[in-house]
Amino acid sequence: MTLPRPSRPDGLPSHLAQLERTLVMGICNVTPDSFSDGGRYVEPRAGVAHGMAMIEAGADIVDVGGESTRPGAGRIEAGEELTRVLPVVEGLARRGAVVSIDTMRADVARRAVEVGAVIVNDVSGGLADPAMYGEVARADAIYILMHWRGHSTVMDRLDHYTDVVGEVRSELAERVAAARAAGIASDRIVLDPGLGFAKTSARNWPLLAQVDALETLGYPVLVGASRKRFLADAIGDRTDALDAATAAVSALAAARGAWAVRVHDVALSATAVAVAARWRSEGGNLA
Ligand code: PMM
Repeated sequence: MTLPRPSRPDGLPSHLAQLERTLVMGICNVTPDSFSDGGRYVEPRAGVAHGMAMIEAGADIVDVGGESTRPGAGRIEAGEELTRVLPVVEGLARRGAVVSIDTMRADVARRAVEVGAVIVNDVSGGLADPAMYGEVARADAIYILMHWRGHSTVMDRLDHYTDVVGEVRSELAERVAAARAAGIASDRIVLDPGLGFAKTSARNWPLLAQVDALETLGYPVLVGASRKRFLADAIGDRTDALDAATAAVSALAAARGAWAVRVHDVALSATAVAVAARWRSEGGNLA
């Protein structure tokens, strides 16, 4: 028995829409201060080269972000964010890459879509900028709506849950209702549990282990675990093994039918996803 293909949003280019497997989204942070790759790709040319290298390595989508969301990070000006991301989005799109823009700002999302992004990845789920839903609806972009409770400067204080899976699920459902009411089509929405955002280390594991609880909301799910603190904690802080740990999560998420995984090391996760796809083709799941 072959398991059903992971559910997916509409509006993807046909070469991705046809795929049966979980997609791999490669992370392209054009920031001086991101969690694990800050400062490496700030120059537009370096950002584009990094994005294209990830496509070569098996990325289906490149996620370009200009504002760090590591715990404690402050905001940057919108103009600075635009200067960082637009040339990279444009350069990648011109070279045929499928580009996602990682931003909380409606204006940045709009300008990125104008130069070729097809996905808006909003870690705030629409909470940071009241204009975001309207902009995404107008652009008819795919919208990744992540669970979020507050900006990076305060998020560690917002980790209060009695039932983390139930609360994340219901807060996402509220955001989806607001996004739909603002005109975003249901077939454009992807949900994300927001691993590490207002969630101290141990909170993330039930969300990962019960990712199907989010899938019951009826939308595709993206998992973003790459190199995060909770993974380091689970493997005894061996930073040299963080990409292997990430790939293990990619395999598990793919076996569970996640739509996409967002990762730094694309080659490892592309391999993990390929193995999980073969597993699923024999009816293997992890229920
Ligand atoms: N995590 C980071 C940034 N953007 N976007 C989504 N959709 N999901 C995530 O988990 C997520 C994200 C954290 O920063 P990083 O770019 O250093 O991984």
